[in-house]
Amino acid sequence: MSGLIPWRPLSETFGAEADIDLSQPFTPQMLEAWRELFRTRHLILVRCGALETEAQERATRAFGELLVGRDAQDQPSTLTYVSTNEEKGGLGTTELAFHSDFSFTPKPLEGICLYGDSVVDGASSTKWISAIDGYNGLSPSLRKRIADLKVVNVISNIRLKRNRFNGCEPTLPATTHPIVRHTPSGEAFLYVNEAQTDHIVGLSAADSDAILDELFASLYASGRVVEHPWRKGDLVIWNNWVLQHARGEVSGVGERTLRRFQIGGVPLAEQFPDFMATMRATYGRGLVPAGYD
Ligand SMILES: O=C(O)CCC(=O)C(=O)O
Ligand SMILES: [Fe+2]
Repeated sequence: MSGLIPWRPLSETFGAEADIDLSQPFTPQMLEAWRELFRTRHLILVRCGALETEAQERATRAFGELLVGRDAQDQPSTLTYVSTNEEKGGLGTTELAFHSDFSFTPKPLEGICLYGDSVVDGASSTKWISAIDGYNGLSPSLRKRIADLKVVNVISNIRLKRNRFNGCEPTLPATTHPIVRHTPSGEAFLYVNEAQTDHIVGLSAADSDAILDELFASLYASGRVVEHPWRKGDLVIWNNWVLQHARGEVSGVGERTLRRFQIGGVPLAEQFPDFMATMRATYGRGLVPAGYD
């Protein structure tokens, strides 16, 4: 598609590969076009080649305040890394099931930006689905059934599969969210995901699981997934409410280090101070912010 920022769709409903030079500050018109593309497509991929960290930060900040996380040395920083090399960053090599960062807190991240800093071209990927598509794929009767229901989302203690409340310490963070949420422009989307959703409030375990199975089937239907194989210099930025992300195992893919900025949200240490204090006293530096997303 043409316009100020030429782009092509990554799927019918979401994702745009955009042709834009992010190394330069935005003109006011470009900033508006960049924001509009993000608002309508929810995910933007730019094949940047070499890009300064400051330029990635600027491109991300266009969509809101950046969250101050913890770097690999446990220092506060807006810049963090996802890396197979634990001296550089977090998340190791395990598969990550579909999730939305901080969905188990009252203030999930609004967006995430990753940049291929040190990757073997084509050796690993990240996957996304749209929770708007997931909602639109439901039958009218199921939409009606879930309209006023809520779920409890729990921390992703185990990263590659469903986390259950009964497998967690009672002190671990968990938060109740409506199943159906809406974007600022009024589109309904599902706020349940396969890694972090435990149960629907007020239903028997069997009824809850039966509905969640149907929601997951719609969310993760084959054909709805956008997968991006990383190349060095790729930048991807996405809406963490409307899209969920996942990855396969990344052992044996060589070094995989992605530079990361986070939009919005509130640090876990502020949302769950007791939990963080206990975890820090037990495990020491850095373990919680890096691992628990
Ligand atoms: O490593 C990836 O592909 C995704 C990592 C992730 O879950 C994140 O950055 O929030
Ligand atoms: Fe994540």
